[in-house]
Amino acid sequence: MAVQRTFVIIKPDAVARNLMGEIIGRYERKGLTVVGMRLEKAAKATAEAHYAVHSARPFFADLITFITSGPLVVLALEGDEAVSVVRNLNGATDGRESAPGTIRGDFGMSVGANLVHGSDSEDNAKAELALWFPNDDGITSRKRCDADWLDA
Ligand code: D4T
Repeated sequence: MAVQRTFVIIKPDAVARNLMGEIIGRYERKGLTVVGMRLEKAAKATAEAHYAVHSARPFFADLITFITSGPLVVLALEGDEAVSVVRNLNGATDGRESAPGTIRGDFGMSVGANLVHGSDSEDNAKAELALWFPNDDGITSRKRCDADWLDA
């Protein structure tokens, strides 16, 4: 198994709905390690760079307005196969269709306000971590005290 780092945004809707602790708790209880975390209102330029792949899509302007509308939390998470583990925990993009037990499936009814973002590949995780945590600023590697049980 490969230890990976991935990037997560707890989006402004989830922060406004006081779901930060619930969501971070799910990642922690699953076995991922929080190695970076910051609450901030995203700069428009950072949001546009993050979602550059969607810049030609009709929902792009609304997406940038939404993601910069209020505080969000950026997370760096570490663990075995962290990229796919986070995507599975997050659930499908549209909350109405995502499976119960996932974050979006349990708390969401929207495509736009869909609570969380998780990198969709290891390469994108590296690029997104470099964008939001430049030079690894704010990243602290550490070992969980239950690490031996998690990869047993
Ligand atoms: P993110 O990137 O936020 O983890 O979401 P997904 O990976 O699940 O979904 P995505 O890249 O297809 O979409 C990125 C972002 O755009 C919003 N969105 C998406 C939207 O507002 N309207 C739409 O029609 C779609 C497809 C939601 C997530």
